[in-house]
Amino acid sequence: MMTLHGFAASNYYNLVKHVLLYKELPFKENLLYAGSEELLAISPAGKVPVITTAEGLELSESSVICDFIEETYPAIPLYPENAGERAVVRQIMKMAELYFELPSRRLIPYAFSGTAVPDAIKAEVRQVLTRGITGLSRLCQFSPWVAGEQLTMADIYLYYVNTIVNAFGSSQLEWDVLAEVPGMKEWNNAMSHSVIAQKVEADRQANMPEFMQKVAAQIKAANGG
Ligand SMILES: N[C@@H](CCC(=O)N[C@@H](CS)C(=O)NCC(=O)O)C(=O)O
Repeated sequence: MMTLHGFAASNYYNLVKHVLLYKELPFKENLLYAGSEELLAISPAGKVPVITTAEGLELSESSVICDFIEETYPAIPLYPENAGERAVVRQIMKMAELYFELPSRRLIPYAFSGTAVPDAIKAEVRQVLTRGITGLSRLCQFSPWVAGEQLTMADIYLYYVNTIVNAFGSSQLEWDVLAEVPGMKEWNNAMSHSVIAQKVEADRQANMPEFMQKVAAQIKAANGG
């Protein structure tokens, strides 16, 4: 059986968890936070999530984990059969990570510490998000799923990327980023009502108080205790 290591407040953790639940695969969860010795021993970059495969291999990087799961457990597929269509799904995932997730993440330290985001950072983040809006508007179909008639890995990936865009990008910039991509808000809303997304969200909420305590301790330590 696979083990998923990490914590439920992490959207990267949650997207892998959603994939495992969608594919009806048995797995255990092992609660590990960033910085723990146990995580550093199994994650080369010290990042969450990590999976331990049934064979005992440890893997990190969420998109790599997603591909591994799909290749190892192809039943209930999350990628199209056609190579070109598969590439489009991966293109959407890559663009979501580079131009939606990563710029929004730059605003997390300001949100957590309650300090104002410098204008230069705001401008930079806005510029990258604008690229994401343009790219995703061209690629996403929302008919009804992101890449067409079949729900794919891109739906799960983009949905959890959008939790970060909403929580940090949109709130810190006072800009409804998702509303800029035609069809995205309606699709995102539909995704949030799925049974799996609701379970993942309930687990996230249950983990938030402990996670925020860890964040507070880190901020205190960084400010000299
Ligand atoms: N590229 C990585 C990013 C994972 C990531 O940033 N995880 C966060 C939690 S949401 C983390 O482990 N942060 C701890 C740190 O940066 O030290 C992936 O796709 O898995």
